[in-house]
Amino acid sequence: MTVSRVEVVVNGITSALTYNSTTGKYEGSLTAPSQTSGTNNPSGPGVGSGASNGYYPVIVRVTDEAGNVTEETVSGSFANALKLYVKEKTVPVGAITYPSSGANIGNNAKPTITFTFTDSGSGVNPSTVKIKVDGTEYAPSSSSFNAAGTVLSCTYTPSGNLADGSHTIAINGSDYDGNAAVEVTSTFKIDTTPPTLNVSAPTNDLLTNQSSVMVVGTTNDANSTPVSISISCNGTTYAPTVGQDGSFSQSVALAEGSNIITITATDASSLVTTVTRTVVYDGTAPTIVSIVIAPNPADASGTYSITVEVTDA
Ligand SMILES: [Ca+2]
Ligand SMILES: [Ca+2]
Ligand SMILES: [Ca+2]
Repeated sequence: MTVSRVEVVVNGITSALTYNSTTGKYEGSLTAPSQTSGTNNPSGPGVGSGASNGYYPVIVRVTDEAGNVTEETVSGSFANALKLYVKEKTVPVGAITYPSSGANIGNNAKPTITFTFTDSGSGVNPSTVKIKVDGTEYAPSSSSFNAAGTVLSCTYTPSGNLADGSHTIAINGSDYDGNAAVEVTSTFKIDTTPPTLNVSAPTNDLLTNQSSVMVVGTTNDANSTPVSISISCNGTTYAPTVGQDGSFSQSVALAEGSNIITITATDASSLVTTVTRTVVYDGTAPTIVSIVIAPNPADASGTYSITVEVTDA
């Protein structure tokens, strides 16, 4: 008797093989399933254990002209030959959710960096996920999948303080089918240092007869310029312009008596440095209350006294 047909069944699709008279064998050129055979996604089509070892079970069915059928499945003696492994080619997509690129995160030297990798095919392989901080590679501090297994959310917190200034992070990862994500980077700034503030005038406890005083100084900040200056005195607040070189000057009105001038420098991280100056304003001239010459008239060549009584506010 002779063989009538040779068929294979893969992923529910039956295909007939054709006889090659040269080799004497049956052959077929088939299109692989569009989805990975990996089993990281429990609802995917693959079977078998291990996210990277899933396969499509292939059935080979041979029918002779009399209608006798021989069938082989993965449960039989051709088990290994009947496992079709399919790998998808779509790269996972990484995203850094914190800090955003260009951010000044201010007074936080150990920021918790958060990022995700998304892959709806074979799924992100957590053991491949790495983060580089200024070029040094680390594993995430934590990672967890969403319910669908398509998004891996990761965190990384540095074990020690990061220095003030600019830092660059880069994230990398692959899916279970070996597709590597395009590296994603983010550069951010840390600033834990308040701005400098030097007030050159007025000196503390200055005594003046002028109704205003010039407040003069310089401010600077290594990582979070520009610095803004706020000056308050007797309920009035001034916001002088700060020059490129950090210099500022402001005329401040004084009230008679003691005045407390508060100068506050604030950097872009909202860190502040404050200097206070006390200035005493005396704008009132002395008052002559009485003048007495005694005796008056005085004796020639004699002695007389003159007494002046004054007050001063
Ligand atoms: Ca993929
Ligand atoms: Ca600063
Ligand atoms: Ca006076």
